[in-house]
Amino acid sequence: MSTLSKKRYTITSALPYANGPLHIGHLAGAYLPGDIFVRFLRLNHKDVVYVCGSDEHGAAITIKAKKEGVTPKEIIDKYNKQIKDSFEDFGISFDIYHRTSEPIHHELSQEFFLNLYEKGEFIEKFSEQYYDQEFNQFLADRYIVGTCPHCQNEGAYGDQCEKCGTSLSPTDLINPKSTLSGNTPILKETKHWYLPLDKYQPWLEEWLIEGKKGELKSNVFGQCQSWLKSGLQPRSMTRDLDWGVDVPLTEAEGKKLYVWLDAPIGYISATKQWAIDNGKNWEDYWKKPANPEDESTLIHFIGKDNIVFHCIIFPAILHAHGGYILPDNVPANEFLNLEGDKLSTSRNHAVWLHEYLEEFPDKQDELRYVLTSILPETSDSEFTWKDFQARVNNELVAILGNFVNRVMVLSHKYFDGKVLRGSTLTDADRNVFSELSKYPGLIEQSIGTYRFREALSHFMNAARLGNKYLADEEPWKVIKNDEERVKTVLFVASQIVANLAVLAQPFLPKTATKLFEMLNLPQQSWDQAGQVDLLHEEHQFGEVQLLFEKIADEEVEFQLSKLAQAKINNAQEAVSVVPPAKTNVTFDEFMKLDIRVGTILEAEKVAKTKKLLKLKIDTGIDQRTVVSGIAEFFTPADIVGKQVSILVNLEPREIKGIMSQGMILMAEDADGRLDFVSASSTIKSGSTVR
Ligand code: B3M
Ligand code: ZN
Repeated sequence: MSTLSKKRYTITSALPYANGPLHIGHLAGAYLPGDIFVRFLRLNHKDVVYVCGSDEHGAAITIKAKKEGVTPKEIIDKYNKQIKDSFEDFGISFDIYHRTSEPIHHELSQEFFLNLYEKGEFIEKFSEQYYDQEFNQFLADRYIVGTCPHCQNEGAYGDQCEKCGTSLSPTDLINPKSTLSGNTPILKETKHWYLPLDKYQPWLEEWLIEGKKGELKSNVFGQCQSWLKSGLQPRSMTRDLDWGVDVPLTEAEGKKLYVWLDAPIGYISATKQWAIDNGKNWEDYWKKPANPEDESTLIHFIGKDNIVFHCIIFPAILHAHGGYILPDNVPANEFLNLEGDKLSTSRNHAVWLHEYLEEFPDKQDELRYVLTSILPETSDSEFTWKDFQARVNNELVAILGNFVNRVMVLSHKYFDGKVLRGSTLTDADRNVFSELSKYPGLIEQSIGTYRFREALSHFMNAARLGNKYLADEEPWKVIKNDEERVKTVLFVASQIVANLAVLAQPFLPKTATKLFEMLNLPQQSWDQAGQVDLLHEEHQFGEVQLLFEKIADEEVEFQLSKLAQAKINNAQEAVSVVPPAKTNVTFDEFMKLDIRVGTILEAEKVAKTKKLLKLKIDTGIDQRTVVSGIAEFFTPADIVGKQVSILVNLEPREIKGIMSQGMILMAEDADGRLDFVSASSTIKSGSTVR
């Protein structure tokens, strides 16, 4: 049965952490696709609830509060409002935007925990957990950073490496550090309640891998498969934290629920609140009904970093609880990049939605259009300001806007804005109608398979059809000798405009509203799409409105200069965080170091490592082997023949099975960039030499 043929739907978009503003990557990941899908369902008279809200727990919040020197409550209040406003401004049409700090959510999360607890689903385990002795507290996963054992990324978190996407436990990290004090944490015993994911593995394999093959997008299916293949492990559902939902057990005082236990339950508590506010029954949207035909179809729109939580952990929780429906699909998107680089909140390399709205007021649909055109549906994609300008100017303005404008202006000019039939339809007219009637089906097909880029391109092709028809028929020329024919041409063209209004609704809500106003038509549902008599003879149009304006070169340059400025600010900040000077050494101590000039004779990569080069160096004393962690910055060809400073009396050490005899001295800046210290290097002052 097609995804779109059900009668009831529960649609969710990931709950953003209320710890910062939203950027275009958020919109393109989980919200635009969800909104287009939901708008389409509503146009088709489906019983839908679309829920979202702020995720207000977890270390994401407390870390931010610490950084800004305010309470977590101040953080969530501030960003919940900002995020909610951005969604509203961009027309993301949630039925409710809730908050996980609401009591109704705490209660439901605790109910879930107790339900599983009382059934004996949890494994209680004492474990050793990282503890920061300076701050006297256990460290949540996000408070620990270290090197990812899979990809060697040095900034991996205790729960996940954001570079390679691997989910981790804090003890997997190489060289762990507390983000609170910067110290190496110690291991200390604590008790936690674990969900035995391994126990659900056979069920998950059947439900997910066998049951959803061919239905899940391949990027999603692939991730699930590899998770299951590497074998699921019990995962702790509680944390030693002072912010979150209390674990509802007396023996667990001071402990909180794991944020990824409570956050997805946020979808349910949001639905509960919406049902209370709107006289509905929340269970219709979440519980398995007596009659399977009444079952709601649950779809989670998310970004790729949340796949495991929505495809494996949350379904396992729902399954263990029992009585709940399970996700029908999880159409996760990959990531959006910006101007050749990853979007980054900390580096301020982003297009912030609230700033966009200040700089481009009333251009919400333009951004919706461009982002939908480049959604990272199957692989990462890229936003650039030049491309934004080109798509707005060459597509929205030149095709859609131009067509609509010509039809409306000519109708007003020649016939006082009245629809007139004129003479009989020609073959060309009938052809255009028959072409036009194909688009609703094409768009439906694409939306039903979560291919929103393709759906949008069908919509634009319908506009192209109109544009071409008008260019072929040239009513502005024909008017000189055949007014009746011009009536017919504008009649046909107006029906196309009316269809564009119907078809635009899932993608470009503001534009659709403007079109209906211009046409003086009430909003139409999807059943009307493809019909060629939406406008009747003698129908009177409303006033002409401008749909889109060109984006000027200066606007693009301004945006690019903002991004460049952010880069400069980052570089300056990096300089200001140079490490403080170490304690003094005596002259005698310094003289113990034997530093010579060496020449690199040979260099080769050390197999299976990312960073290491094996060097053969002529020290003047001898020729010796040194293993050096510079491979990310230099290829062997870059450095053979170069002269370096080498500490020759460093105790030899074995690195990856190779005896390294000494150390070449390199400068390292605050970002971890390495360079030779030489007359020509561009390394910043304050970088450390070692
Ligand atoms: N807040 C993570 C994120 O924003 C998390 C999503 C929760 S969805 C239940 O990526
Ligand atoms: Zn990694």
